[in-house]
Amino acid sequence: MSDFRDKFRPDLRRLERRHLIRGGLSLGALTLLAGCDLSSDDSLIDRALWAMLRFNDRVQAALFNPNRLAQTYTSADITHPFRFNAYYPLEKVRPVPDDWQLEVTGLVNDKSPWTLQRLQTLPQESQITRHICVEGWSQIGEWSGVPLRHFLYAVGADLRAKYVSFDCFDDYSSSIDMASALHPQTILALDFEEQPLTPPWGAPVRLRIPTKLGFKNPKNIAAITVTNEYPGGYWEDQGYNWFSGS
Ligand SMILES: Nc1nc2c(c(=O)[nH]1)N[C@H]1C(S)=C(S)[C@@H](COP(=O)(O)O)O[C@H]1N2
Ligand SMILES: [Mo]
Repeated sequence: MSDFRDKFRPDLRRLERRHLIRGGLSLGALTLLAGCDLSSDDSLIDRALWAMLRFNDRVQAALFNPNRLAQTYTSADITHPFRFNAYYPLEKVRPVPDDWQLEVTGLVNDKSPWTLQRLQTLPQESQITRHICVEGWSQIGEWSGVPLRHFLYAVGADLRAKYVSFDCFDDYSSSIDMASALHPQTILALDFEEQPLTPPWGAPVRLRIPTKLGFKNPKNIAAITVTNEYPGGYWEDQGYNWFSGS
């Protein structure tokens, strides 16, 4: 458990020179890596650091085993009460907009929006898995919904595209690699413990991806985009490791 956390702890959350030096990387080493003189230019150092983080993401993506399943649990293991977490407190949770529909954009054949009813016509799956937050806590929950791969097939997504990204109506966002998007346990969850999701826990639809850390499980999804352009995300853009998975 703590190994998992340490592995993905975002120690480059703020890409500043002092972090770098504390982390044991000299400016000289960076200069070599970047092939230019960085010592006088903070924005170059910043760019070199981001390039290293993106390199790290590619290595992790290459190590990803699409057939390895996250551990599953039984109903008796489900955590009660189930904790709420977001970048804002519970009182600030936004209700689902009256005209909510799930938008689909990018490299897909069919961009027509989806209602909940339409999502319910696709194949459904349930899972009892552990959700692990980078802050150092975890809890076991039961989610059901549409495996994301079935949704991607239904919209005619280009499955060779690199990324699937998620925009949420609480102004959160996140994105994942295509291999993880096609993983059998990656689902667009509609229900929690067999009841429709409530707004704090992601209504009307959230991503449930047990092979990645909690922040890669966007709630309150408004739009899904298939793209080859690196989309980043709310925490990813602040230096959290983008891949953050196993
Ligand atoms: N829309 C949205 N999704 C989000 C977040 C958020 O702030 N907004 N926080 C993420 C983080 S850091 C965690 S740990 C989980 C928490 O999910 P939970 O409230 O179901 O425990 O949601 C993730 N998805
Ligand atoms: Mo989290």
